[in-house]
Amino acid sequence: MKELMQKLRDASLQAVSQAPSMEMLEEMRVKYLGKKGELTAVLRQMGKLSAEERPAMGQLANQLRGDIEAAIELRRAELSAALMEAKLEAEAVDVTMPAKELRQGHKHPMYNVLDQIKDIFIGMGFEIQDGPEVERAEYNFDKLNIDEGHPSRDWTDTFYFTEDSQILLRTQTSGMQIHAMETRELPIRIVAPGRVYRKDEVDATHSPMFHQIEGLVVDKGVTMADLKATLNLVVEQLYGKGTVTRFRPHHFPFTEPSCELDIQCHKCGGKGCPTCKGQGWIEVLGAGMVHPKVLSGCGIDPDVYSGWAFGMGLERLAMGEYKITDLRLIFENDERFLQQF
Ligand code: 2NL
Repeated sequence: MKELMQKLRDASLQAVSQAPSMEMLEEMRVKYLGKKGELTAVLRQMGKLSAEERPAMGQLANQLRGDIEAAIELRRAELSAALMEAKLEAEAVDVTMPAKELRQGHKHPMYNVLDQIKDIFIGMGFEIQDGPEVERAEYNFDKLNIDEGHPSRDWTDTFYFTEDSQILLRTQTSGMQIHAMETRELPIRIVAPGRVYRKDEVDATHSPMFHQIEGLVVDKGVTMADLKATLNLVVEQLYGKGTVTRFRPHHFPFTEPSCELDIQCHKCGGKGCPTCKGQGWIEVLGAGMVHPKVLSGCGIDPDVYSGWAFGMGLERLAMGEYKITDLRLIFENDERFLQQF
């Protein structure tokens, strides 16, 4: 039995120390130390021994088990170190390889124009007003003196969420200014830019979603002279010093009196050319003195306070500035178009 144990010692320690993989090492552990393993088989034969021989044999067997276990642990450590080494080698990064190209985007051309206008107004002490794109008809129409029955309130012109025509996608940015008059302290000097929505078919000059910026001033003693002087200053900063303007009478429900501002065509100097479609003038924005009904509807006494407001479309401005001839290009976001700016 002693020889049997010696043979098992030699064979097992040799095999374990040369196990080629973790899987093989585990197989060997089962083969030598498992319930049906070779050491167990030897121990089963202890019964045949005399009572004097048994303790010594038992001690030898225990020692052998300990030695095999230690050899397995040693080999396991060696194999795992080798595995880690191989993994590190496989995943090594060659820091001398050229980097992947990083493609950096830039601001959309229309937002260049928006930021330019915002800067001009901020420079004159205006604040930026934000507000919801989903609005109540009360704020989009009623409080702007646009009564029920007005064509712009029709289901064919406005996106409504509810059958009762009370909740809608704003058709103009004016609602934000109503909120401002109801909540801000006077005097007010704000510009309110944002998306607006109308049920228009898409073509070269129409889109169901577009952008506007509106401005509002409310204070004591504000007159049409303030409107004209301020907007003339804005136009000079947008189109250059010496740009000629004209204020043409117009009608809006929310202002009285109302006007539209044209600039003399900078291309032909007013003679008429393709840029101004032969008119000599280019329409830039609409404006007017805030209607007394609109002021009082917001809790502002029109006998004490007055105000002026304007509104302009941002797409048209960007199209003029960058000589873009089709509105759809602004929204399609084709990289070949955007990369030009
Ligand atoms: C245009 C003309 C305009 C306003 C917008 C306004 C807002 C309030 C009160 C009075 Cl809360 N007016 N906004 C005034 C005149 C013209 O827009 O052609 N927009 C594209």
